[in-house]
Amino acid sequence: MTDNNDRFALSRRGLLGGTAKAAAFAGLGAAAGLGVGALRSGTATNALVGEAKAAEAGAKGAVAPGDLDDYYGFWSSGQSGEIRIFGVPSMRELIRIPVFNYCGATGWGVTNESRKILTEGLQPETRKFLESRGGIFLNGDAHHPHMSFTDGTYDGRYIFINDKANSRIARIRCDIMRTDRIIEIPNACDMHGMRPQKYPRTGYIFVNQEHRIPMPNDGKILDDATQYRCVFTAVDGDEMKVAWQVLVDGNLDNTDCDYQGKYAFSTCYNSEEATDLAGMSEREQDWVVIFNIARIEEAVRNGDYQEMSGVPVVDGRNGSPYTRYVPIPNSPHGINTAPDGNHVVVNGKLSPTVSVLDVRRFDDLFDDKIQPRDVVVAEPELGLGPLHTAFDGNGNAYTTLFIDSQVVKWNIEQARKAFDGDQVDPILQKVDVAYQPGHNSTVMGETKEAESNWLISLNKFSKDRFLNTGPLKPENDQLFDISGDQMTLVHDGPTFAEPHDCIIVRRDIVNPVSTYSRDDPMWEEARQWAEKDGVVLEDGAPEPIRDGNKVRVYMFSVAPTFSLTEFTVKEGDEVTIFITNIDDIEDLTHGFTLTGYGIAFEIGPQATASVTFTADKPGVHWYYCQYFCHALHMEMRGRMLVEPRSA
Ligand code: K7E
Ligand code: CUA
Repeated sequence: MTDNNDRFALSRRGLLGGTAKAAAFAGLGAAAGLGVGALRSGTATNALVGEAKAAEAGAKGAVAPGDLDDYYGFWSSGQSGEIRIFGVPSMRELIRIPVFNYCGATGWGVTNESRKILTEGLQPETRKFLESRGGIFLNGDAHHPHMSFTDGTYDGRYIFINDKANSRIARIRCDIMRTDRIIEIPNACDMHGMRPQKYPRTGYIFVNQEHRIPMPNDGKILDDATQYRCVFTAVDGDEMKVAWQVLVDGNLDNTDCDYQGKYAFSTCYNSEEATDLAGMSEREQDWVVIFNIARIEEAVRNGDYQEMSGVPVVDGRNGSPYTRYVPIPNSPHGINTAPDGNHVVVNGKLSPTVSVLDVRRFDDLFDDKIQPRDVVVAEPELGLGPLHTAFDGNGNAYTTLFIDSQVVKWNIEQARKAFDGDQVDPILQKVDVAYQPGHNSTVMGETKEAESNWLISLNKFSKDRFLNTGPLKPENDQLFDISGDQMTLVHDGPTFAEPHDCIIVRRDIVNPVSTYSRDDPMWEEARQWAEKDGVVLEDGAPEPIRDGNKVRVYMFSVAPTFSLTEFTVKEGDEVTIFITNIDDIEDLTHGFTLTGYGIAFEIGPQATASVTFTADKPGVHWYYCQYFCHALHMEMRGRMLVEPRSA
């Protein structure tokens, strides 16, 4: 604690010296809870301005009861570990998709089907670590949800998302809105920035390790930070397997890629490779690292790599033919490719600038015809704490300013002209947000089909915007109408810990089913067990099937009954219950809650779900359906009778 205080004391002295970097620091310190007073007084007037604008805007953005939204929003939930689906522009939260978290409503983490997905992609040592801890992680830190692409736009197949807390990547099927694969990235830790390849298709998922660690991280190297490593990873999104990794300098933060399928690029701070705050922000410049995909693939083909944990690791440290390091001021954070396919905006975080790179110069850079800084074609100064940038379809960019609590609208072409010496101001408007924005997002704004109607600013603090909920307040997602010349606030939406990022997708692209298909691969193991036992899942079995001390119970559900209203097992039996919901009516989900055993899960229409547990509590245990499904829903129940072990 003294250490931290000293560091902030240092940066506060720096603030008095008046450098932009020190000012940025002081702001970040305030956000972390040090010096909240200053933060409050700085934003009080902003709130008033925002409210006036909201009133002006009237009902724009309202969606009447029963009316459907134009867009799906896929929100990450940060440390809640799930994905949330919102309707845009109504900002109504529609549903949640469990991903890295345990979910009591759906039984994610309880059913055999979900536990298989939660465990099969883990590294062997992690699986071992979890053996005595219930077998699965219960948390995740999900930052960056992105849909799969074909030809530069969303294709409605999958959503991918990272887990910074336990170094994983997940894939969500958009047909059923359920996670189908999760993998842990080897040789790395703390996966943060993540993007799918835009062209020709996804393809690769690019993902950044954030914190540097020894490689392998087995305890042989501990405090010698010079031996810590950081890698960039390309995952094959079809197979959900790591394709290759690239060793880099510094530590990577966010990532994006081009619309040509040639380059991926990551912001990279801590070029100092330090382990503490003062050290990490010492230099005035850090980097964007550009990855040459074709050259890296060639290196892998030619064997120019080291194999670690079964993965080819290519050396892409500064000076290698596979990467280029473009100096960028200072500790850059977000990196966003514009829908024009040519410009990449790098957000300065501790620098008040964003740097605009032109991807059309990257070929020359890799051929050593130009210097790294020659790919920078604009560097407008926007304000304090630029974190992320979104785009409309008219060549404008919208950058969040964390410290200034603003979103700034600016024009990319005009920024280029200003950089070339013209007397033009690229800034079109600044609007106050409440408060301290991180990511922002426009409709289809990370595709070549960006629209110019809505902008969402995901704000880290809500403070006084809602009824006081105690010490932990919600975040505040603000919706702006950007269809006119001026951004206009139309809605505040509280959210729970903590959306970092979201995407907004045209609804015609997302077409989920309402009932499962009986041949869904999700319950393949249940299918195999049934076949072995000579049972048809949809028909259930009249009696439990005993196999030593293993007992398999097959039942179906049809409103308002389970096919078995009673079954008997012995204390100590390992019991597996398979339930098939044979109702095929839209929205007719049943549940299975086994009282006193900590077991509850959903069974969607036409789905099979199963659970395995040890019947170590003798006695009568009711099971009941917990999804209200019928007038006789309360009667939808049965008894598990557990005979005590004979003394
Ligand atoms: Cu800026 Cu994890 Cu994309 Cu949070 S990250 S804000
Ligand atoms: Cu089935 Cu309630």
